[in-house]
Amino acid sequence: ASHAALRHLDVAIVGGGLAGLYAIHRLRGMGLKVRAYEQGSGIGGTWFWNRYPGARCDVESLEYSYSFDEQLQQDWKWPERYGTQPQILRYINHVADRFDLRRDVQLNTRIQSAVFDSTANEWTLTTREGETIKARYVVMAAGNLSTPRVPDFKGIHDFKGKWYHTGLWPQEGVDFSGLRVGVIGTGSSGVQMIPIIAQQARQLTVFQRTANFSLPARNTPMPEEKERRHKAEYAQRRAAAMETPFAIGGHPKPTRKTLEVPAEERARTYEAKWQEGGSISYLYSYTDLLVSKEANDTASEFVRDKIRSIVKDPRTAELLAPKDHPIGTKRLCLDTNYYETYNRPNVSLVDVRSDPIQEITPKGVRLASGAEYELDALCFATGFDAMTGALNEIDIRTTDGAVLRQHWEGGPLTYLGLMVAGFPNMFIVTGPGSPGVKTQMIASIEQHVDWIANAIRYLGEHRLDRIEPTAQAEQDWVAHVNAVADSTLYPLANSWYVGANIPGKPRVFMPYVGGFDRYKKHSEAIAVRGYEGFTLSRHETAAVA
Ligand code: NA7
Repeated sequence: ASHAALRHLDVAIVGGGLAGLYAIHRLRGMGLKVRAYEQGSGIGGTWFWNRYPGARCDVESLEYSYSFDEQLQQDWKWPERYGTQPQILRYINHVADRFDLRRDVQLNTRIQSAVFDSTANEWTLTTREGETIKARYVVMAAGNLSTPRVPDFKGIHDFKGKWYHTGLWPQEGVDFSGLRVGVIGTGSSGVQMIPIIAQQARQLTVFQRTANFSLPARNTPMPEEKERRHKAEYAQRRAAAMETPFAIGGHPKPTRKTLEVPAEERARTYEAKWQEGGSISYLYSYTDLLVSKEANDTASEFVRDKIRSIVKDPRTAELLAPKDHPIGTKRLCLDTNYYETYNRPNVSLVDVRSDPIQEITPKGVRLASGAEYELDALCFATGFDAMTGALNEIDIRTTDGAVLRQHWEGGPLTYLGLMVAGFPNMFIVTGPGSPGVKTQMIASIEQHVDWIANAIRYLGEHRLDRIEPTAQAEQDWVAHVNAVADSTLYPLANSWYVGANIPGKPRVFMPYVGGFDRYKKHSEAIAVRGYEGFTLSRHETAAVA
């Protein structure tokens, strides 16, 4: 490893995805010296890594984009209703060029440790490549679905074919023509990938542990009229989105409870939303779909019936119809021909709940019963060590003896999802305790980064240089996040929201599900009240200009 000169920054940013890039733009605009460190060989984070076939955003492209610059959102042309991975990556690269962000991004650099020296009031970051960086503040923009996870299957390294994970997909792509392909995992990634691979592969075998609800995306080329209307009122639409729980506009808020409505009318409503496509619209059918099991059953059963009507083989249909969680309590999938794909003669579904995967053999996959599936290629759509994975991979500690991995041993603790008690001057973007993953992510990213930028400005204006949450504020926020989750149906699902996909991970509800609108008002009111719950101080030995 080569040793570059020691670098001194105002703010070190970990990650060069949508969050890291906006943080550069925003903080640099305040005259701060910033630099982002990105492990990938290109910018884009999630959209750089997840190049699997069919990768696409499940939020409409006119919504899933930055709002900070009016001219940018007017100029950019989204070709489809939902952005594909290549389209979104192209957009991110455009933004980086347009705002000259690249000069402050260092690629191929992985942050290995971050240590806060409480005497010097300074963070020291070290990279895998051997560089040392000193910074007053750190912004962790390392992503929340950015630590891909391949289950620890016995024999995987003896597999003679090639294997891939959706989140580490080869840049050059993969050609499955003529191959016998296996896909393990049926979350959003699997559901998007399966219909495309089915068209290429000779034979596709899907190994399903838990069936997931998927709704049709109804993707289309961008209708010109829709784009024109949206752009004519972009700013108002963005502002309106801020007033909604998912930070997504364009859907009238529901007004009625599910069971107040006659069954036939409900069926018509669900049908209309199924035809319209998209997940928000469906979940917005009634006010109580995510809080009342009885209400949710009606929406879940509607989709199960759709699956039964689409999939011709009744046994496969029943396996695909989710029964262990209420609809919407796991991330809803959006698809194009997912269920239809199981009607193809070259596609088969294997239930690995009743007969789990025992091992990977040189030839393929062997189940507990002994059944063996011979494969030429194996795709893991098995997800991520979500929410905490990226930060737990970095050795984060302070000279006062705080160690983040220990602090988070029983589950992540944050105040507002933004800061951690005992770790001064370290901000997190869309981490645990943030509404991020339950919202249009870029809206949360912009809101968090703006909040962080304002906090840093406030400190400077008051000749202060240290901010950290009190232990009490952190404890209260975590209790609030849990109380809000417990008032909903979300905890009923074994999802990555509770870390259920990672064996041994403490079962703690991580995202804030009280709604983006509520979170935004609350976090901004705290700032207005002089950063309630935070301790702000001026550090004695540090010179403040
Ligand atoms: P997800 O949603 O975490 O899905 C992972 C899938 O892999 C899920 O079906 C899992 O089944 C399955 N899985 C994981 N481990 C195993 C083992 N050991 N055996 C069989 N099946 C397994 O990840 P995605 O990448 O699809 O999506 C992540 C997010 O990215 C998504 O929510 C969007 O926000 C974008 P399980 O349900 O755990 O039984």
